[in-house]
Order: sequence, then C-alpha cells, then structure tokens
Amino acid sequence: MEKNKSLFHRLPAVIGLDHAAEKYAYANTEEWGIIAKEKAAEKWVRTTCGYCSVGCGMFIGVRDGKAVSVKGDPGHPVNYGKLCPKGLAEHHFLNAENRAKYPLLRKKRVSWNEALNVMVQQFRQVQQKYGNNALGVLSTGQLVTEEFYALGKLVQLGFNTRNYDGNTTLCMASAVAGYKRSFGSDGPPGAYEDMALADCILLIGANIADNHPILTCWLAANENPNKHLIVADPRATKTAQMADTFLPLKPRSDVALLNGIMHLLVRNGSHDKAYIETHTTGFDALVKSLAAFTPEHTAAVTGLPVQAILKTAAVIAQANALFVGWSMGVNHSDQGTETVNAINNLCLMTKNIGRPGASPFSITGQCNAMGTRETSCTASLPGYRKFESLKDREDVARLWNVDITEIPDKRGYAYPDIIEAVVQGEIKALWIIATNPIVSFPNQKFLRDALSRLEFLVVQDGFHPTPTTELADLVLPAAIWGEKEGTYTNSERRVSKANKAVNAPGEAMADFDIFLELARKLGVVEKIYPGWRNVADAFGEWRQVSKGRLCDYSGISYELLDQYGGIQWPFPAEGKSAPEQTRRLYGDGVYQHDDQKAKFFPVINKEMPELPDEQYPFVLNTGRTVEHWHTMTKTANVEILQKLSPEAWVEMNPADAERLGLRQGEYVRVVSRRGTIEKIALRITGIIGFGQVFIPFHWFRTNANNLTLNAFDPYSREPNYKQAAVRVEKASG
Ligand SMILES: Nc1nc2c(c(=O)[nH]1)N[C@H]1C(S)=C(S)[C@@H](COP(=O)(O)OP(=O)(O)OC[C@H]3O[C@@H](n4cnc5c(=O)[nH]c(N)nc54)[C@H](O)[C@@H]3O)O[C@H]1N2
Ligand SMILES: Nc1nc2c(c(=O)[nH]1)N[C@H]1C(S)=C(S)[C@@H](COP(=O)(O)OP(=O)(O)OC[C@H]3O[C@@H](n4cnc5c(=O)[nH]c(N)nc54)[C@H](O)[C@@H]3O)O[C@H]1N2
Ligand code: SF4
Ligand SMILES: [Mo]
Repeated sequence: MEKNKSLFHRLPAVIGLDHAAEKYAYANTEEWGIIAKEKAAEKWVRTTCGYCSVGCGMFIGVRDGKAVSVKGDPGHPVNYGKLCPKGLAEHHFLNAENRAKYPLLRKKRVSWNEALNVMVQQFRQVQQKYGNNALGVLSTGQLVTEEFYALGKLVQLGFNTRNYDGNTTLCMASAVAGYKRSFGSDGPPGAYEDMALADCILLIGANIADNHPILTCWLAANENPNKHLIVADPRATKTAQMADTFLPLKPRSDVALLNGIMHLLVRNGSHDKAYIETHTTGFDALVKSLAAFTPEHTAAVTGLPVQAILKTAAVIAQANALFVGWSMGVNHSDQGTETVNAINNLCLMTKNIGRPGASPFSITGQCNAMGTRETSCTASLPGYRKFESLKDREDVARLWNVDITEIPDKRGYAYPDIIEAVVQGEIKALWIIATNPIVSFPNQKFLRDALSRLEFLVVQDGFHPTPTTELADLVLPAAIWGEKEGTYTNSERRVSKANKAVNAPGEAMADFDIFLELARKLGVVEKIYPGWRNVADAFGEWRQVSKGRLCDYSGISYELLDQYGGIQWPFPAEGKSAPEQTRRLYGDGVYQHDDQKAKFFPVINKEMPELPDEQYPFVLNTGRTVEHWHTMTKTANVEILQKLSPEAWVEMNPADAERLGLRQGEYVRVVSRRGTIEKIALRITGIIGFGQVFIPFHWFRTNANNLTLNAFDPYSREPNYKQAAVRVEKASG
C-alpha cells in the first residue's frame, strides 16, 4: 500500500483538473479570489465520494453549517488524494435550489406523519385488493449499505412483497449473473492494484477516462515498461487514446472477439491445462464452440483486421498477468451475461484469476451498487445467499428470527418485469427510491404509459422536481450524500465510510430514518429492527449476517474503517489484521459452486435486437461524459460542470454527415421506431465509426431513452442500451 501511495504521488495530474484548475476554469481572477474565499472551511469531515464506484476518499469542508469545499484524502488507499472533476465539485449540489425539502401529497405540502400514514394505507389497500405482490419497489445503487440492508428487511418482512429490484439491473446485473454462472457467486475477484501489476490490461466497453477517472491513476502506476493496454470499444474514447492497441470493433461483436482470442490461445496451447483440469468444468464443450472462430471469421464479425486479432491474442498469451476490466459496453446488451461468461472463460483458461495482476473485473457503476448486491433482497438474499437454496433460507430465517415461510423461495420480478407487470395490471402501486426512471429507463413512451396506470406512486428522492417526482402521488424528501452516515462498497470490494457533514435541508430525512418510521407504522419495528436506533445498529446486524459468507464483514468496524480509510472484504472477525486485507478472491482455486469448481460456458454471438435498415440506418450508442452524473439531478446545479458541458450532442462520423449534407453544430432530429429527439446539436467527429451515432443520456430534454428499446438480457434482465436503430435528419425550424 505504501508503494502504491508513492507511485500515485509521482504521477503528474493525470486527470488534469485539481483545485487550482477548477478555479482557472473561471477565467476572471477577481471571481477566482471570491471563490477561494468562499471555499475556506472551518472544519473538514472525512468521507467517501458519493458519485461513482471507484470510491475515492475525500473531505468535505464546512463553514457556518454549509458545505463549502471538498479535497481529496491523501491517506485513502483508493485515490491517495486525487479526485476527478465531479468529485472536486461535489459539495455544490448540497446547497442546490431544487433539493426536496418537504413531503408532498399530490403536490401539496404535508407532515411526515400524514405522508407515511397515507403511504402505508394506500399500499395496504392495494395489497388487500390485489394481493401482496401488487406492490412493487424500485431502489438504487446510491444508498448506504445499512439502508440497503434495512430496506431489504422492510420490503420482505414489512411490506411482504417479492417484487423488489433496483436500478442496478440497468447497470451491473449482467456482471452479477455472469459471475454467478461462472464462479457460483457474485463478487468481483480482483483489486485496483491489479491494474498496476498486470502485464496486459484489456478494457472492454469501459471508458474509464470519463467514467472512472481515478482508475487511470492505477494504470499510470504500472511500472512495467512492457505493459500493454488494449481497449475494445466501437468509439475512440478518451480511454482508447491511452491504449497501446485500440480495437474499434463493430457494435456488439465482443463475443466474437473474445472467442477469436480463445481460439488462438487453444490452437497455440497457451491455455493452462493443469488449472483447467483441477479447478474447472466444461472445457471440452468450450473448445468445440471456439472452432468456428478462426481469425478470418472473427475479423469478418468484428470488422477488425486479422492482424489485430493475431496480435491481441499474442500479447495476451505472453502476459504473465492479464487484467480484463469491463463495464457498460458489455453489460448493456441483451447478451450481456453471456459476454461476461466469455470474459470469465478467457481468464479461467489462462489462470488469470486470483493472482496479482490477474482478474476478470467488472468495473461497477454507482457509489454503492456493490452494497445492494451484498445485503438486499433483490436478486439474492443477504450475504449472496440464494433464494432457491433451502439451507440459505433457513440461515436467513434463523438470523432474522422469523419463520422460514416468510423468506421467499424465488426472487420476484426484475426491474423491467415490474414495469411490464404494471402494464399488465398485476402491480398497482410502486415505491421508487433514489432512481429517476423517467430519464434512465429504456423506451420512455412505454414507461410513461406504464406509470400512468398505477393507483399510487411514491417517489423518495433528494431532489424535487425531477422528471420522476413530477409524476408521483407522494414525494418523500430524502437526505443525501454529505447529510447522512453509513458505508459504501467500491468496485474492488472495499468498504469505506461516508459521513455526515451538514444537515439536510427543510424536513428531508435520511432514507434510513424513513425506513425505521415506516416499520413503526407497519407495526413491525421490533420484529425487523430490534433495538435499532441508527445505522451502526444495522451495520452490527449485517456483520453477523455476513459472517462466514464470501462477503464476510464480521471483522469490519466503523473504528477500523476510520483508521484505514477502507477495508476489502472478506474480512472475517478471526484472522487478519487490517493492513493484510484480502486483495483478491479465488486465489486457492476454490469456487462457490457446489463442486467448488468454476464453469466454462460456450457462448455464440447473437445478433443485436434491432439491426439498422434503410429507414433507420444508424446504430445508436448511448453513454456518459465525465462532467455529468446520470440524470443530472446532482450535476445540473454545479456551475463548473455546467460550464464544462452545457449541452447534449449527437456524434456522427464526417463521412456520414457529408452524405446527409449536415453541418458541424447544427441541430438535428433523431428518430427511432419508439420515439424522437426533436433537436440536438450535431458533433461531427472521427471518434465515432461509420454508420454509428452516440448520444450521452444525461439530458432529459434530449432524452436518449426516447429512442432506446425494450430488449433485455434473458439471465440478468439488463436493458440493451447500447444499440438501437435510428435515423438522423435536419431539425425543423
Ligand atoms: N462521469 C460519469 N461517471 C460515471 C457515471 C456517470 O453518469 N457519469 N455513471 C457511473 C455508472 S452507474 C456506470 S454504470 C459507469 C459506466 O461506465 P462506462 O461503462 O465506462 O460508461 P458508458 O459510457 O455507458 O459505456 C462505456 C463504453 O461502452 C462502449 N460501447 C458501446 N457499445 C459497445 C459494444 O458493443 N462493445 C464494446 N466493447 N463497447 C461498447 C461505449 O462506446 C462507451 O465508450 O460509470 C460510472 N461513472
Ligand atoms: N440510454 C441509456 N440509459 C441508461 C444508461 C445508459 O448508458 N444509456 N445507463 C444506465 C445505468 S448504468 C444506470 S446506473 C442508470 C442510472 O439511472 P438513475 O438511477 O435514474 O440515475 P440517477 O440520476 O443517479 O438517479 C438517482 C436518483 O436518486 C436521487 N438520490 C441521490 N442520492 C439519494 C439518496 O441518498 N436518497 C434518495 N432517496 N435519493 C437520492 C437523485 O436525486 C436521483 O433522482 O441509468 C441507466 N440508463
Ligand atoms: S473517480 Fe468516482 S469516486 Fe473518485 S472522485 Fe471521481 S466520481 Fe468520485
Ligand atoms: Mo450504472
């Protein structure tokens, strides 16, 4: 860890923006002076960044009870003091005008008591009329772990509905499903340090320079002069600019690329026969499935030169340690889970797992997407237990001191199936917590139609109005990052503490306190939250519940987190002291399947759900930019970020623009079979391939999800956000 720290400190400002730069962006020095004074803090509160899953350590500067500044935590084992542009401006949104301050019933202010009484009464009424599962709950990856744990209990044992899922299904679900199929359990096996230790780093559909900026520091900390970074992305992103080999593959051809690489590895005997024999099953079937993926066939499917495929396979074969990082370019596909399995296949056959520098590694998204995976009752029972396993259900029932019949034996509907069930009239009431589907869910027309059929919609958010709170019968104002306490787990399984620096505005309450209050109203508070007063009590129970599981927290305490900045699980009560944490999983080759072996899955590439044709000739790719966060409830109010990225755009290749007679910067219309963006600025650029366009999905006014489609992965139910067929034409007027 000390070594990592010194490497980080020798780095130039890789991210390019630091505190000074934030000020320089305001060209006027007078203004700079004012800002500097405004940023002077009286005290600094240590916390963890509430945006992305990198999980950087930071301090919030507070003066007169207001958050006035932030700075990186030089001692934090993730970022050693560095922050990205969003992190550097994170205090601003706490003071935004559009924070939700009071409970609103049909847009009128009501007391908390009335709001929660109405909510319980309406939900119970729907459940009495249509059955318990007529209530749906949609949560998020942005609460603290203690809140996820509490919410899971409240939904299962208080509201008694199985139909509970979260926006993590729009995000990480394919990684989760892929890990479960290959290894028998969820849980990213590697650590950030592996990027600094690998000989070859393969990033597939992960634009870390924009979306996980501090991870670029881990790449830069790699001292191996022969280190080779390969980036596979149809778009020449900022991350692609850093690559030694950039593979601009055709959209959705990742399975073919991976199979093509494995085909060559097997052909040349570069796989690890002893490891495969001892620790895996299914290799023969995999080898058969690879036969068709000759370099020529792979080149035809991916659009890459044969030479590039041969070279990529050679670099991977020579690497003693291979790190494969992926994110939404893989997950956001209706073949996402299988693509994850193909990545796992590659790592397993070359024994690139559980060793320094070697891992298949899903780079997660939201600050605490991991926390909900570990603790809640959405796709798994707490502690990665399985709904289907009698033993696991018995475990949970015993730990919760309830009858086993109270623990469901299969999961309820996943997010898109909850929406479908609303359309079918099966689900009549919905509780949405910390997600903003009216921007983020695919095919907005379909979603709006669904929500209009509900008898009662509750939206619990830190901001109001948002496109989703606008539709709610009841809005519950929530405290957000900086205003409440708890833990987050980052992409490398590192648990860090988020702390309270300031009070929430108006009457906004921490989600945790809202859950407690609801349990009281439901008459289950002593049953589900025995003796709980605060998040520390929930954390205490979660430590017990996770004991002995892969995600064992039993040795982690708030005190240790304070002392070390962050601790990777598993961290059992017996055994290790904090500095020797468990860096990586599966080092012993023992997997979580019943036979303790990992499984190979043959995967054949599937056509994307909608192919371009004459009417809709472009493949639409959607994603992010460094300055903005998702649906912009937070970043739209941060002046510096707004100035850096004021407006949405659509990227198009110069050859396509010329053919269509479109000019740089003009406004265009983008149309799909589902909807339209009436007016969006055209950015003509060679970073996007011929026949493709790219739109960032952050802006509601130019919502990319008017265009996207309902197509979901069969295993994970994750949406296919990254490909849809569209046409582009001159905007009218
Ligand atoms: N600034 C910022 N950072 C964020 C977020 C944010 O909103 N803003 N959100 C956070 C969250 S929740 C998430 S999930 C992560 C997402 O982080 P990323 O996954 O990096 O984000 P995206 O831009 O959605 O998509 C990544 C890349 O996938 C590529 N892609 C599209 N189709 C394909 C394909 O067929 N194959 C391959 N190989 N690549 C393809 C896109 O061109 C894009 O460059 O970011 C996190 N960090
Ligand atoms: N076309 C397209 N669509 C996409 C994607 C894409 O790449 N392309 N990416 C998908 C992905 S990966 C993701 S993760 C989703 C994200 O989609 P969303 O989850 O809808 O995005 P956010 O803006 O993060 O929404 C979080 C909401 O929670 C509120 N909030 C923040 N903190 C708190 C809190 O502590 N308590 C409460 N109660 N509320 C809080 C915020 O104000 C905001 O309204 O979008 C998905 N949609
Ligand atoms: S990289 Fe992610 S966690 Fe780190 S400062 Fe930026 S947004 Fe926050
Ligand atoms: Mo995400």
